[in-house]
Amino acid sequence: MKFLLLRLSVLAATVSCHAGYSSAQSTSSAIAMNQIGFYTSGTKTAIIQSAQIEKFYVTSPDRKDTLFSGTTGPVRVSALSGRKTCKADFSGLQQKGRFVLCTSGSGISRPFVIGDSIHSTLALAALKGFYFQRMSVSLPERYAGPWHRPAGHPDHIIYVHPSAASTERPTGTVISSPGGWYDAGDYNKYIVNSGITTATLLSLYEDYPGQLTYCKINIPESGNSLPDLLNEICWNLRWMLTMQDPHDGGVYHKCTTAEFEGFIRPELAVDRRYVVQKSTAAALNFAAVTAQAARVFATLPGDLAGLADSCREASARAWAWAVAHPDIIYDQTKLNVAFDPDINTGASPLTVQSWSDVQTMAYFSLFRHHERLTPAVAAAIPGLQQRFMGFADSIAIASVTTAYVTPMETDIRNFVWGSNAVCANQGILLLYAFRLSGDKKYRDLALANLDYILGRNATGYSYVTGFGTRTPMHPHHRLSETDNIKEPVPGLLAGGPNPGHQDKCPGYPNNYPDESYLDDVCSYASNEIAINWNAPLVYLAFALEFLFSEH
Ligand code: 9MR
Repeated sequence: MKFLLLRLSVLAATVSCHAGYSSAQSTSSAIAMNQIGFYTSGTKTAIIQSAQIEKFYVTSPDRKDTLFSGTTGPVRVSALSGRKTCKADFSGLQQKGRFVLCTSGSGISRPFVIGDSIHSTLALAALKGFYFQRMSVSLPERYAGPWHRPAGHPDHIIYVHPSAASTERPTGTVISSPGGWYDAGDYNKYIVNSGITTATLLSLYEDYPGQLTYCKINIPESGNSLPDLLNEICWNLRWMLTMQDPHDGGVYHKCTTAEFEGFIRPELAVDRRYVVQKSTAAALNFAAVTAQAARVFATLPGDLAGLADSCREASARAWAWAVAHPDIIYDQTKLNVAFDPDINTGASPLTVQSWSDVQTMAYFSLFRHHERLTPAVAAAIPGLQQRFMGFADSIAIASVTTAYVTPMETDIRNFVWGSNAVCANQGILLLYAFRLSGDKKYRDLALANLDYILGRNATGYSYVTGFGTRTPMHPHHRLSETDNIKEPVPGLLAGGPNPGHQDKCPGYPNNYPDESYLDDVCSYASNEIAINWNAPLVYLAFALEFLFSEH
């Protein structure tokens, strides 16, 4: 597989792979498509923002050779905005090369590529995005290129906040909690965001261990015995372990300043930092991630056996703490233990996984390890799978009639703060449906959501910094905003359209759910970046690369 030979050895590779396309003709903003390209054997869809059926042609960039022609499907009306679109499907073109799409009434697209390993550079850059978020260390130029920077936030002096005080660690006790990743555009660290992020990346390794072995992203650990994905995971996991109180096993919810720090360089941002309240959510989140990490690292050679042991022990202690303190969060399972009869109707509908609801990730884990389950738990799996496939099917059926023909558009509630992560997580969910059923329909729908993220959407943005022809240039990201470099740190996923407009920034185009995006640094509700949004992008891009390189 070509992909396995790829190395992200120079930073230039992260940002220049798709740059350099030029066209003498002006290009149309009415044609929305994945701005990176298409797999030779994959579905190929462009959406034309047009109120009428059009003819279309796929030609060489100089328009001398026509390789494919067709007529769009019928006009669709977006349930989200009322706008009209039609779909140009050129999946039948299975020739590698650079092309443009010419339409009878809506102009010409930018050049695009059909080929193999189309998303490999993107996948590697999205993973490298985590290196750029590393806290407490300097990022030397040889790894970070133009985005090199001194260390910030050493986090060796962290105060126990009154909300987290205990007998052994009273208010004001100083603890050390260095490392980990900056959560997002801000400079804090949150266990539940970190947890789903780390679990998603660990799941990628668990699902595709062989394929990831040789993927390198030019970080200080590259070249050791571990895949770089695991090297990056270790970086954060070691921080997570510091968030557990060794005296009782409880886990602090976050490591944070009292107020958000300003837009100042990380090494100059020196506000006092605290660990705050231990919570049941943090303890359970931590217990799940450290258990998963223990399982993964126990199978690996070298000095990771020690980390695996630490994780296993930390997991058991966090779990025990949560069992002893179950009432800090609402928990319906607990209600069923306390009262009879149990209520099992509609209490836990399946959802797309997110930082605030990780139940579906537990199902993924059970599906992945079904052969290791006790007979009692294994007996529940067929029913669980049936419900899960029903959920995936409902998404698949609703996708067909959407304006951009993506699963993302099937539910207006997907357009929340961090909507692009909903999109990527939904893609992951559909890939599990593919794994369970073998039906390629689900794989192709997952690809449609990656197409959405990379340009096949109502705004025409490819939402990953540095990847595409129209990308976020002003993310709400302190590291990018304070470094005096025009291009933002590459490989980072912007939050995406969010009609909530909680930032109250002037300049949102309108209130439509799928158009409420603003490429402005003030727009933290639509244009921030976050580790728990990048992780599902990393999973989706790598997994699709692996799946499409199998054929
Ligand atoms: O991703 C979070 C989103 O779902 C919430 O609506 C939002 C407001 O509470 O917070 C988001 O998470 C932010 C975190 O709390 C602080 N760091 C930045 C995160 C992304 O905006």
